[in-house]
Amino acid sequence: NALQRMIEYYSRFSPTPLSLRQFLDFAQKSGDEKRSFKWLRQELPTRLANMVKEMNRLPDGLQAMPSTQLVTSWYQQSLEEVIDFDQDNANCRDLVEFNKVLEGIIQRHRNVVETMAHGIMEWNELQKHPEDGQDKIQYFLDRFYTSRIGIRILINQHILLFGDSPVRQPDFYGTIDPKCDVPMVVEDAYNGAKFLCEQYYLGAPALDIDVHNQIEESSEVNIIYVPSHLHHICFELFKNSMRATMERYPHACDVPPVQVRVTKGKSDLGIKISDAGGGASRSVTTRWFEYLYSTAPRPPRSEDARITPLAGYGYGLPISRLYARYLGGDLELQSMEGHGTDAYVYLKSLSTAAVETVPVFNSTTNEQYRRPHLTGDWVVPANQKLKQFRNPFN
Ligand code: W6P
Repeated sequence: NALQRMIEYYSRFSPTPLSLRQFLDFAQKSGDEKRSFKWLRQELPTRLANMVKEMNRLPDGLQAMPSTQLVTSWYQQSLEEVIDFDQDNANCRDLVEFNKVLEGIIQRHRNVVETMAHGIMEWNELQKHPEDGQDKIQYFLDRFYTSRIGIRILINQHILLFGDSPVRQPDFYGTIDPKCDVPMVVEDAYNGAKFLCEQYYLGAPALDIDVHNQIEESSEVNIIYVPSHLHHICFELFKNSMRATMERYPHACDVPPVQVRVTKGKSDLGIKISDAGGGASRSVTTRWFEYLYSTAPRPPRSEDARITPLAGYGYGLPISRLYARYLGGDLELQSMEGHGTDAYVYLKSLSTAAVETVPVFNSTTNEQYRRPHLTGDWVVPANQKLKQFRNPFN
């Protein structure tokens, strides 16, 4: 039908990744609403159609889950609404209408992460060997959620620049702060996590922060960035650090602080967040970024069964890493069992280097989903084989 033809048509284009510099230049200088409209009228269908094609590669059983169907229908409807506009003949009323449609898309897709997670968990419970398809699910979710981050930035830039939204930050250009004060965002995120921590544990580790600027004569560290993304990442890391620290020192009157170091170098900006919360074993830490590990039913151990306000919904770490990677950065975790955990956030110092990382659906993608599940070729001791997926002794 017509929609299928449009999906085929737009999925043959590759998304065009932008750098933060380009986003900012557009917003500060050349930015006119008509140009932004024309760009989005092509780029949004391209990104949406690429994702729909990729969702069609998921296992049939997963595609048939009600939650997955619902998510797919949101993508299809949003695609239809955008291509309904005539790219070349838009008058003022069309532009106003376009803003409304974009706001509607943001609303429609606001629960995508939870809904998709729900569908995958349900499907997983029906699988005899859920670990077999695990690498493909990880691959899909990383790309799917990354695509969503990019689409939301595109839409929000347009709405915030040209819409009549009352929630506009005075010094921002859309979602971008040209002078994002990194230590300040870090402290904001710390305070947010501290508030939750104190409600539950009646205390929280102190913040011990150290800021170094290697390239400018300044005690401050500013970069061009999307503060909401940085806040999201740091808030997640602080929640984890605080929880580990308070669980390890439940009765101490002076719990070890969370130590943070912010450094700005020529090409990278680094944020290290260190806790002395006891860390975890390698068999656990190697799985911290797995969606299916985080959402797998917790073993019935009393301390894990208890829901704490710091626990989140389990996708916090993998999604935080996607936020970092989306603009050329990264998130790494290093832990020492018996001591604590260090989280390293890397961002690009230069806005020209902070380029969107967005997935494209092509023949390589197709191969990733067709690749058979291979068993390992390292011998596993017999008594561990059965317990490989979740080792109850960890
Ligand atoms: C922990 C576990 C964790 C995950 C992410 C960041 C910090 C920490 N600390 O114990």
